Amino acid sequence: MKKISFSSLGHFFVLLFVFSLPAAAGAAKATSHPFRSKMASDTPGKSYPDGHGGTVFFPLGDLSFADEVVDFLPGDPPPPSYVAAPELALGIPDYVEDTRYVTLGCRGTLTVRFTDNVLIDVPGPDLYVFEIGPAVEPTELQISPDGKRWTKIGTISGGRAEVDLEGKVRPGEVFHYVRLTDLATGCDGDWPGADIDAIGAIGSAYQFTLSDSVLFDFDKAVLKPEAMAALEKVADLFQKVHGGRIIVSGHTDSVGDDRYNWELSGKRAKEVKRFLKSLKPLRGVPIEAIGYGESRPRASNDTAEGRAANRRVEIVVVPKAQPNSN
Ligand SMILES: [Ca+2]
Ligand SMILES: [Ca+2]
Ligand SMILES: [Ca+2]
Repeated sequence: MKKISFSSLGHFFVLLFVFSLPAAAGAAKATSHPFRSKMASDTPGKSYPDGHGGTVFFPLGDLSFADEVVDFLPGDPPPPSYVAAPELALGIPDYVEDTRYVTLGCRGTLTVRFTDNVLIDVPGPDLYVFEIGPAVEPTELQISPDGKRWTKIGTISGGRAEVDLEGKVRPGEVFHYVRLTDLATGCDGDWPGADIDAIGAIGSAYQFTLSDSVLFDFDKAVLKPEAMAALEKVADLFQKVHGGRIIVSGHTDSVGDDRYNWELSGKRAKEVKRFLKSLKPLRGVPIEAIGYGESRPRASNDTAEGRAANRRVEIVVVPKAQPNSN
């Protein structure tokens, strides 16, 4: 499963949202989330078997998991061919009898991207890696907002497959990429390196991606009528999921001048923000608008299709801090 789209919202965009976990001292265990029963009725939150006899709860359910492979550098010795496809680490955990996972190989590196959700810091653990085998093989985790600047957030090993971003990232920061690097402690045997079934963001937000072809005319920063309809749906969803704040970012392809693209993407993000602010459900909601120009491509700029995918506005809904109901 590479992508889950909200059919009611149209095929060209995907929505992203976050539920915050409560800031209770006892909230460090994702498996005993105090909001779990409350949220289960009106959110997609689900528990998944962790492969070691327990379960892990993801407030966003199936959307929480990594969506695309960016890069895979198998280690040496390499993985056996039947578990060498990095796509086996995407989507929900689906390990069955020696299939549906990727073995990294000794010192292998796998980089994945989230497209319908993003990774954020919530109280307690934020990222969980589903590893096959009796023990978690030592694996270094890094995250990145843009696929360029990487932050090491820790190592999973032994019985611990989760990482907390707290103290390692700026408050409110949003991450799209995760990189796993095998630390070469299990290089012998049939499956050298870590064996990864799935990578999930417990701290997760829905991401809405709107194509520029829907929003704007060429080179313009004035919203088209169909754009307004799409943005009204964002506002409805924001309300439904009890959002707290919104981040709007504008992106272009690499055609044309860097600076010009930067400015155009900024103007477009601001225009989306202006319209969102005018909507009743979003009155008083903090909305941030950022232009990234061509600096954060989603696809290759070498093809027309890739350039079209890069011309977009992304909308992230950050959760309202939930009161501790305990
Ligand atoms: Ca996802
Ligand atoms: Ca956290
Ligand atoms: Ca899998």
